[in-house]
Amino acid sequence: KLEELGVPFKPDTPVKPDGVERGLVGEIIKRFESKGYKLVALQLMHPTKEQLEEHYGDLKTKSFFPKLVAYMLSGPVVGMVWEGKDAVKTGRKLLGETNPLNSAPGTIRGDFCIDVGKNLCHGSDAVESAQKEIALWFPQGVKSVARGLDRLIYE
Ligand code: 3AN
Repeated sequence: KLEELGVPFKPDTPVKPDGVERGLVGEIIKRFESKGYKLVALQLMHPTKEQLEEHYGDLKTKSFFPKLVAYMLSGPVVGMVWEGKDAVKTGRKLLGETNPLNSAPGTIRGDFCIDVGKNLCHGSDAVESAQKEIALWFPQGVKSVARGLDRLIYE
């Protein structure tokens, strides 16, 4: 459906509960905006256990899964959809590695967190997962916005 809109890739990038509680939402938005991406959906949400079990379905057998779900239920999260060229791959670079220990300074996780269990933000790892995650977190649908800035940033 997203391809039908004729837009570049869109990752879903929620700020996790620690990021909201620590007041880092603006900082995280700023990094995506400064890089050149366009915010096309933004929503403060209280995730349900069912949504998280679906979102993290591939991690169900991991020992840390119950802790991960409990952490994600510990407070509101801010869901975002960003639009722009190579948004999934570049978005993951802006986030840094899953473990902040391996995240370079200059990345969000490299600059602002220490623990793999509280790593501030999620970023879809592929276009297909972004599409599933957008459908899960934004069931009302996401509309593309005018692409006026693109011509200033890339071909
Ligand atoms: P990413 O969020 O970088 O895509 P995933 O999908 O492998 O990483 O892991 C999802 C989430 O599970 C991570 N964001 C992190 O919060 C948690 N997680 C991953 N590995 C561990 C671990 N070894 N111990 C605790 N939590 C973990």
